[in-house]
Amino acid sequence: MDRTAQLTALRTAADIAYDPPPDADGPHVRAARVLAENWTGASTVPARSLYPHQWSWDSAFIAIGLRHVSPLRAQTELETLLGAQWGDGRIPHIVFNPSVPLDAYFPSPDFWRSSTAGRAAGAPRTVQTSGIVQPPVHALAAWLVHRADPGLSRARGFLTRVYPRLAAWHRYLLHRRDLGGGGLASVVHPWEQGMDNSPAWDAPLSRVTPAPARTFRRADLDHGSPEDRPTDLDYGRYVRLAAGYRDGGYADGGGEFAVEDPAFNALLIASEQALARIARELGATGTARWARAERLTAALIERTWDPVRGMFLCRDVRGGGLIPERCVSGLIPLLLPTLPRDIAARLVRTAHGPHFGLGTTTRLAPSYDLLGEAFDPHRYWRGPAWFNTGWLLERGLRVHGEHERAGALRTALLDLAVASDFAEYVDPYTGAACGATGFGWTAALTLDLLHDGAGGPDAAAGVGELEDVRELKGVKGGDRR
Ligand code: 9WN
Repeated sequence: MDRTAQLTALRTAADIAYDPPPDADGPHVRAARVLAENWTGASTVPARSLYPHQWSWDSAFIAIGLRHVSPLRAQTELETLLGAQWGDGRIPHIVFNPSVPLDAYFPSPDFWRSSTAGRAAGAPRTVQTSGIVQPPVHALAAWLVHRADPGLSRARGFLTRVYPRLAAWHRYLLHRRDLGGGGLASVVHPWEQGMDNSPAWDAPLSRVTPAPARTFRRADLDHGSPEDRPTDLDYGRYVRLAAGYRDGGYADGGGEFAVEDPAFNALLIASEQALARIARELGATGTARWARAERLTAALIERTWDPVRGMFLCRDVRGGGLIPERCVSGLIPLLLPTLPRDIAARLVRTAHGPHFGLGTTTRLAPSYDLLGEAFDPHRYWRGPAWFNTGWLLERGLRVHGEHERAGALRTALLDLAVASDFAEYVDPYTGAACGATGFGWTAALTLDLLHDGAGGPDAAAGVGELEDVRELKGVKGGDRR
């Protein structure tokens, strides 16, 4: 048996030993059990009934938690997703499981028709995928997964194999998706940003003629309560936009909807910083990537920072201008350790102020402004609190030295994740579970927080570490802004 096979065998054995006993009831074991139940053999579904395929940013968050249970499974999760990458570099938002019936999820592979409609864009022939993307959390996840077990990662050549794919992914976003011409990536569908029915999309979506309801059948309502899900009108518009993109061969640049979102771009920056670290691990300097991340950060501030509201906003590239809605995506850039101090301090104040109520009226930040007209505590991304955004904010507070606030948020995330049976999202006031339970990223990020202990000095390692920044900047006396 060669070295790789030995290591792999070893890890497989460790996985089995790690499998939670059926009667164990601690949060760690319960979270690991959710990930075991959602594991399909090569990847993890977000939720067995509502989302029975592999989703892009879910897999990245899931890998971040899974690395504590099984670094091998975490690597495999990302490798499976990257195996469905298109020739133009895009990572599809869904990789379909061919053994799941077509009517289990809408839109299904026969809607997207990736291998035919996406041929010119280099869609894979053997695996069916959607044709849109999701936030680029992947390089960050790959770096964190590597750090969980560098020996296994090196033995399997994990970073060597994923690096070119991640680089192509970022190239796609930076070159094909700079639709506003200001250096940031645009999303061309609300599903791409991942916060599907956020009130930020109401204005740009109002220009889209909805597809008639009789032309499609929503499978989500077989499993989820209609009050917790997007409306039929939203779906009509989602379908129209996706069908138009597909019918244009998934070529970029011509669509009706194009928005620069602060969370999507902040995650791209964090992932570009992770790619710099990966490049350095592989023997390069990483300085060009670090410099690109700095340019992106400057563009993010220039194009989406609103000093009056004290947070980042979405920019409507087709309608021209900032969208005046306070959404949690506008707080996510706090994740960046390189954010100027005054902006980070404002974001912390905004998160803890009346619009998000963190630590006062809410324990987890709502997805949308508590005082906004469109606020609804149960409807998906129009108010409920989600665990991935909570995790990103917790990291952000920690990297900016707000340890007490980060600690309170960490405790709230853990309490509510466990009490809600790892819900997809919760009412931000009551913590009542909404959507699916046994949700993949809720369980995975719970594991990640549990593994940080009480948030010691290494708690945000890999996300916010600054010790190597001077080298990555390629300067001798580099300093933090
Ligand atoms: C559409 C899988 C995904 C998440 C998204 C979330 C939801 C899908 C849906 O579920 O979107 O992609 O059917 O509503 O909004 O963030 O990735 O968990």
